[in-house]
Amino acid sequence: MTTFEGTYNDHTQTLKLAIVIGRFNDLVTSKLLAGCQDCLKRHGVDISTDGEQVDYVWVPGSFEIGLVAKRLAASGTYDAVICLGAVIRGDTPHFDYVSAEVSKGVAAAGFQTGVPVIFGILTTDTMQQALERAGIKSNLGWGYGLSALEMVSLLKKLP
Ligand code: INI
Repeated sequence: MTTFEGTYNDHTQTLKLAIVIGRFNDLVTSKLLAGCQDCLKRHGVDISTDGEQVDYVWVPGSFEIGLVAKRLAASGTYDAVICLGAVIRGDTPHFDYVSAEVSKGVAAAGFQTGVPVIFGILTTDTMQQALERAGIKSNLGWGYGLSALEMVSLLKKLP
């Protein structure tokens, strides 16, 4: 039997990534992006906005992320698509609609294209909780970058 595992340093200087970022709650999403970029840079990816390796796509909010992620993944241009958003619970059911759609949309983009689409969407009760996960205590953006590198590597190895 074989064990398959991705690594974090597999062709990182040639892979091509797209990062989709929700502008809604950009106090949080810009920090997730910074964490993600830090991870990618430390693993050899050129993260510059005018470079060849990473394209950045800003969308109005998390609800729009699935549509854009699907389009990018289906383009055949990218090895992985990383989705970053922050859905914060308010006093209305809006949170439930947005969080349900973005999770379905991101999952569908990956399933329908075979391209790894990373679910970097924070869903929290408060802004404080979101900020804690976007840099105050730890930055989950770092882990989302790492997951993208691991999945690109793993999919190259799978039969
Ligand atoms: N978008 C978010 O990314 N996070 C939220 O918390 C949020 N809330 O709570 O409303 C949110 N709404 C906007 C939504 O994603 C769409 O951009 C908007 O409805 C237009 O389609």
